[in-house]
Amino acid sequence: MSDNEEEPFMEVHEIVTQKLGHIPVAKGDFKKLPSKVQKWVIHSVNICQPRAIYICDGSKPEADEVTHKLLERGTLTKLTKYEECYLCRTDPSDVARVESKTWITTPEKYDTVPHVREGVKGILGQWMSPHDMKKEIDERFPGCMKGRTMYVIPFSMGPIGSPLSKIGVQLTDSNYVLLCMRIMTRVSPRVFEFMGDHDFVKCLHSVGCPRPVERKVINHWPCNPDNVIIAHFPEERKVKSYGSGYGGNSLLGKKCFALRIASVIARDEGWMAEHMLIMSVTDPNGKETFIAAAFPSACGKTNLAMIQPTLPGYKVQCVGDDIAWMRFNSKGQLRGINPENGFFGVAPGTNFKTNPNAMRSFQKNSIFTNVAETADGGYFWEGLEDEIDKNMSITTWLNQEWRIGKAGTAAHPNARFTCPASQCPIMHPKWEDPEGVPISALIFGGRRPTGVPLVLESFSWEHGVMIGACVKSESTAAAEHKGKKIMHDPMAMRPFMGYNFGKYLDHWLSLKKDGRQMPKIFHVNWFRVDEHGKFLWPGFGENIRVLDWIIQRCQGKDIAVKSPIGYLPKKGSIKMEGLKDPVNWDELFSLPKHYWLDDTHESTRFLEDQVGCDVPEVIMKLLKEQEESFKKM
Ligand code: OXD
Ligand code: MN
Repeated sequence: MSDNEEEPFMEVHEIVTQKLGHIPVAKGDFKKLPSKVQKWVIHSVNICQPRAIYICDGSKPEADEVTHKLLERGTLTKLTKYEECYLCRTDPSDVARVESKTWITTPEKYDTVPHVREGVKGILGQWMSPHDMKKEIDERFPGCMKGRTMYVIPFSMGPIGSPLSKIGVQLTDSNYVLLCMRIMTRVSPRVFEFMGDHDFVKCLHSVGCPRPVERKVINHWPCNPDNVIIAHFPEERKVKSYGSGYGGNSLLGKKCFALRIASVIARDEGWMAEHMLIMSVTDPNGKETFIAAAFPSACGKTNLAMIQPTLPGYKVQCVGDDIAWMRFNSKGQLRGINPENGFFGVAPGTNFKTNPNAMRSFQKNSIFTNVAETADGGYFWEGLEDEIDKNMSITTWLNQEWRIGKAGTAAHPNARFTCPASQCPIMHPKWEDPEGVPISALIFGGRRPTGVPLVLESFSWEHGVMIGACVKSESTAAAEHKGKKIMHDPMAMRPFMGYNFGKYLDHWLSLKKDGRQMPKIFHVNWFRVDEHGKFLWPGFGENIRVLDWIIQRCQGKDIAVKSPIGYLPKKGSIKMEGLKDPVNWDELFSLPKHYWLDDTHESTRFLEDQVGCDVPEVIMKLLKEQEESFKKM
């Protein structure tokens, strides 16, 4: 079928004549939707003017029907080497989250962004006024679904019915998005049973390509890259996304809802929505500790969430790899859930050495986007060279013939696997516990080639918040071709903040209350290098040694010494036996005075520039104290 042809209806079960005018309901019973959902669907139908609506139930037959359609159309290709796995190649101009086109709209600007220093461009969120945003929305959404089906997707973030979960409904004209939402969230009409008087988050998504199409559709992937907008309305608990079908731009349960909108809900309701994995470590004595950890993108968060520990007798189990919702219960214990239902992981770099548990998670029922395909019906990406036949003929994500060793890359660097979390062999039996799991430690981390030790523990909750506010990480400034540079990513939330970052720090500080067992806060850095650029720490499965030190600290062991930046491990208190290469402890934990004086200055300046008068006083005070203690060294 050409991309200009109107889609034939699926079997039409019912025509709702009264409220939806002439719009047929291709599947589902409109009357069974709660009335507030009905109202919003009608409103959106009137604006977007789809050809039909399709009310999703999240079932397997539904997924099969949609998959079949996408295979026929050519959007998906079956990867015959596995069970029910599919490859999707997008339009090459729609391949990643578009931060520059991501906005938050609130009547008051400083509810969304902090007061930046005059002349400084703020990097902690982008605000647009309701007036300007209305214009942007009105230019895009009217008629945007013409000739397409609007899928109505009811979903839960978190186990259905858990007091920690929240409900959303996504309306989308992309059936690829429906298939991915089914993996990444819990799609089911059962969510309505738990909605009651509660709000639901309204997620409207369109690829922005009404039929007849005005822009040539490439790879059967309709999109509208020139007009992308991802708009958040936190006060109305609403997201409107237009023009992109990719990842965080279109799977609105993830970054848009579970981080940006949820961080605002969390502030209002007294809990936390964070860019954190959740995992548990059980030591050889059988004692289990749950940890949540925040890392900027490209630091190996998914790898850590699923590590295979190298130390004998330790067991790691995964609760989530990207987002944590955490709330203190009535006993003062912090309980966390993973609001997601699947993993949307970066494929390049993932292999049986770096992350065997992820590899085992996507051998069936998974969707691979912008990876390459091997002649024998398998996936391929950079990092899998040692796991396939070297002479295998490969078709790249751009549909070109390729072989290992040839110039260029096979997969897009942001190629992704989307797979059900339940397929991960080390998923924790309690990963869907409605009460969540008890969190004892929070970890921040970044990719820090110099100066920053392998691990440290904060002096206090407030000091931990300061450490989180100063998170930085090395990333590639690919667009500017300047190579690698260290960028600030406070709390690993820079692209995902839903409100004024200074107020967010206030919120963190306000969580400490009498009677609450505050988790300990740590900072880790697996990426320190020596003068020759060689990593000082082996990383991957060996990181269990650092987690072991952390859990021992949570158990109150006296194995730390005070330093100007926090408690460091006492020499020899991290287990090193069995490491392939000896580790240079002194170098790994050294705190070069000049490096730290510069770094403390730079962080202070960053907060003054970017958060200005919104930075809580205690954070600046702690930075000042850090500077003073280095000066005394
Ligand atoms: C992600 C990200 O995709 O953090 O999870 O960018
Ligand atoms: Mn992430």
